[in-house]
Amino acid sequence: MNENLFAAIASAFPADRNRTAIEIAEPSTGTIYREVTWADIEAQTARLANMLQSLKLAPGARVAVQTEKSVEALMLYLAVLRAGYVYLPLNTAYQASEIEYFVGNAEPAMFVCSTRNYAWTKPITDAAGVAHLFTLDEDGIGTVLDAATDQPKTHSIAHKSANDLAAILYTSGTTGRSKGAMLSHGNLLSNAKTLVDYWDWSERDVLIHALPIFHVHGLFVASHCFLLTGAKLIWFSKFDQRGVIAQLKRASVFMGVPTLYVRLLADSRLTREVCSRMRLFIAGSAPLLIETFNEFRERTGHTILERYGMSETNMLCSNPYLASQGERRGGTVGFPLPGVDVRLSNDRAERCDVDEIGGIEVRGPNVFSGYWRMPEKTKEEFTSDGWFKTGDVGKRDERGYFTIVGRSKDLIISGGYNVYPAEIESYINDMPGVAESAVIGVPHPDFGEAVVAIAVAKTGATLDADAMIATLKKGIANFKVPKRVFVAAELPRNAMGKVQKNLLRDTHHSLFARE
Ligand code: MLC
Ligand code: AMP
Repeated sequence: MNENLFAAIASAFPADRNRTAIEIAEPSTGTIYREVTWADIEAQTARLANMLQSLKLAPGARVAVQTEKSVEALMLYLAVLRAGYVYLPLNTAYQASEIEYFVGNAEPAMFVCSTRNYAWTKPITDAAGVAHLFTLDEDGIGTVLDAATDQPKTHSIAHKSANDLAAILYTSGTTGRSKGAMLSHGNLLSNAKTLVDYWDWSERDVLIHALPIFHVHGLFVASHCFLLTGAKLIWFSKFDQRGVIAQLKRASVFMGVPTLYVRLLADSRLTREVCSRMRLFIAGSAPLLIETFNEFRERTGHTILERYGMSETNMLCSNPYLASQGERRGGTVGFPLPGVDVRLSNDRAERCDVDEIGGIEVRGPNVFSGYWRMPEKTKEEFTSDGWFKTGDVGKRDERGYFTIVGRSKDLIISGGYNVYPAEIESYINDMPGVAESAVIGVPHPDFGEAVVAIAVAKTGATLDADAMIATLKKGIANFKVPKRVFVAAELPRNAMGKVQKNLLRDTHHSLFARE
């Protein structure tokens, strides 16, 4: 049996291939300007898969992609699965030094970039010996599609077993550089099938897709649920609450990080009436504030379903869809998904009691096999009995609902993107005149958490906070750049000499408080 994820997707294509699969909407107005049928998906993924195979890439070759969101980019992802290679999506905000690391670490055989980035990407891929560099832009035009134009529109799906690698997702490391989480066809398919069942997907669903497609949420959770049910997508190349609200009337499901819900609520056009055909609003990737949960219910009559996931594990927990399974409880991430084992362990590696706080650990067919070429890191992140340590800290109540209460990993989640303080501190510490720095996350009304840095000057040096921000913007992804930099005489330390970030967080807690 072919366990290629694309084989499962292809077998779920509706019988009527001329049906519309994707409606592409203009982000700010929601006006639909193009439609894509299931026949188009079949033909375009076949052409691209044939093109990829014509390049005679080695088995297991990585295809790295850093392009703006477009339906063609989604087709490229599907084609890589179809042809049996490994997909490696990269955040569009990454700049040269970040891309250089990913290319050096993953050694892709092929790289697809936007025309805008070609000039700086080419020297990087040349130096790393990447055999093929193509382009693809947000308008769906690029050399990667040109190369596929004359290819046949039929293709027999590459044979894969469930354990074969399908994708590598880079996640930032607590110390050092990013690690590539290796996800197999089986990891992705098992989780997608579970979500389709648990959230009761059907071909009648219409999903508003307004998330980026280089992370688990937009690429896997949203796209797979639609693809495995023959439902319909209303596709936004970027999130804009005005366009989304204009299309809510026609949709049944929406998925977003909490920032998207905050922005929807800030628009008075979000009403009960525009949500009347919706059946499900799903939130995840970062904590959803109880205020947002309550305000959304009051305004729209809908109770947001919060779920919890991560790159290494896909989705772990979800609040119930059906009332018969329980209520959706704000501030919780619900129950472990069917087939996924989740447990809590305390400092003594013992199982936690009800309401006792502990580290969240997971086991199941959804869990990745390890970090790309980092066996030691992989070993560190698993318990001796084979559970993956998420780095999140939580508790379970007597009814079985899980709540995430914090993180043991020093991680900031800003607008659904992860930022590791150690990485930003290392960039700041390398700046002229900087003796040391501390990077923290503080509450932010839009992004949930915002990145803030505190820097100490070397003796005799003076630091200009604005100039430091400007320099960082030139070098690293924009969402990682501190929104504010403070220059301090020293960092608070405890008796052990460790920086007391909790004190810094207290000091700057109200920095972005809503007026
Ligand atoms: C943009 N900016 C951010 C930011 N996004 N700053 C902090 N955090 C963010 N997330 C800043 C830019 O640096 C820029 O600043 C300014 O905002 C405008 O940039 P933009 O790109 O035009 O912003 P916008 O389109 O408004 O983007 C905001 C957003 C986006 C919330 C729509 O960040 C987003 O799509 N987030 C979703 C991320 C996501 O999908 N996560 C899922 C991970 S999967 P300046 O100063 O340069 O002007 C995962 C597992 C799981 O976690 O469980 O799902
Ligand atoms: P990533 O590594 O980008 O996949 O991010 C995964 C992390 O996002 C998890 O380890 C959690 O810390 C966080 N996360 C995901 N969903 C939720 C949620 N519903 N509530 C709180 N944190 C979440």
